[in-house]
Amino acid sequence: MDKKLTSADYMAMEERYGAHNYHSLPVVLERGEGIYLYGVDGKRYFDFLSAYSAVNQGHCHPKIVKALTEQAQKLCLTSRAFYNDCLGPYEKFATEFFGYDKLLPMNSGAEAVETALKLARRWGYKVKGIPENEALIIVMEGNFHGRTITIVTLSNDPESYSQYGPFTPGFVRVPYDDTEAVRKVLEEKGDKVAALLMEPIQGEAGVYVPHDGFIKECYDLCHKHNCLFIADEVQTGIGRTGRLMACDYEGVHPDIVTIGKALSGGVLPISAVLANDEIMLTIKPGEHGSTFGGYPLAAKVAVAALSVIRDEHLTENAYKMGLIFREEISKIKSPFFKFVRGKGLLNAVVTEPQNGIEAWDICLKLRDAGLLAKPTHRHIIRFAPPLTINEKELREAIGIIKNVFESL
Ligand code: IF1
Repeated sequence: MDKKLTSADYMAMEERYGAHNYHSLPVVLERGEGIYLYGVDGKRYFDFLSAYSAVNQGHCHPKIVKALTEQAQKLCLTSRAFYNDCLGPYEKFATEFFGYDKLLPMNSGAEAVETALKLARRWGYKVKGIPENEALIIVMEGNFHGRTITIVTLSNDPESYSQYGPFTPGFVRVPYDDTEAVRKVLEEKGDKVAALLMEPIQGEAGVYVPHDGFIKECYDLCHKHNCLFIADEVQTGIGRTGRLMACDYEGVHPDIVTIGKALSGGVLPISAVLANDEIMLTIKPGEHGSTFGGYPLAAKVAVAALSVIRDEHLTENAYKMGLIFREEISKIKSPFFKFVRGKGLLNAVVTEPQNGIEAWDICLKLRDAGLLAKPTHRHIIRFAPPLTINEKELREAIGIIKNVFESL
């Protein structure tokens, strides 16, 4: 009988045999159900990260798992060399769900963003008539769009880009939340600009919510200068911020939108790019692809995951629970607490480190109190539970957060 491995055993194995590309919070999980995660030691935790908003529907949602297990016993993968009976129905469902002509299926969020960049450049050359290899794409300081070399080119966070050069040309970075900076670049170089790419709320930057109207101002400036507005909704999309898409708060329908994470409910890596024909059809057969993109397993899981968001009214719940969360958390009386910000159930607390205690230490105490969250950029703690959380559960979790801050 093998002896039961302890948390320390599992962490030591990752240290010895795994790449050291993460600094994980020291907790070892073995089961997830709804809003809860369970440690190998049997302890139950509120999940307040939701795998960076991939688990909006709650862990191991029965309808999503059912779709996965049924399809997994029929047909997992054909590749796009052939047709199958899952992809078309998924594409029809998702394009109607989000309001676009077409969907290009990929796997990771980074792949969706790379695909969006390729679409924007293609449209720039073939439709706008930008001279080949001269297209520019405007991006925002503080962005996070993934980890490929082209995407880290866009970043101004040394942790993301340093010593990964040389970098990809053709990008202009402007301060986030600064409409005048966008206007200036477009007035000077608009004829070469194919697109502007932004997150409606910057997740990794610490749930940075721009001023009201910023998204619409950028969208309008893009269209004034005949360039595309691309929203990266990989983290903010699919109900997380209290609207189906964060751009919905300003009535903006992006020309290209990327989605991922909760598109599968945290069951598989599934991402997609949505756009209308004028843009999407600039890529011809054989000019882009992916072995697994849109595979039958993903197609069935994605339809189930989106249906759960709709049928369980998770977007509306995120909006209501978010109001309660920010109202209650803002009452915290602690020198370590500066303020809370966010929309829907994408929130973050900006902390004031002191006496050598930082956000990391607070997250360790939250863990001990039965709630899992993780700092971003050292002093900011993101709080993002599954959108299925009800008021009673939320208030219990808020109690834990308040007690930890007020006992520091
Ligand atoms: C990590 C956070 C980071 C994203 C947006 C694309 C992607 C992401 C807006 C790429 C991915 C993940 C990646 C993960 C941590 C997490 C994250 F913001 F969500 F917290 F890093 F910034 N667009 N975000 O947020 O999607 O390729 O990962 O499927 O890399 O550490 P992916």
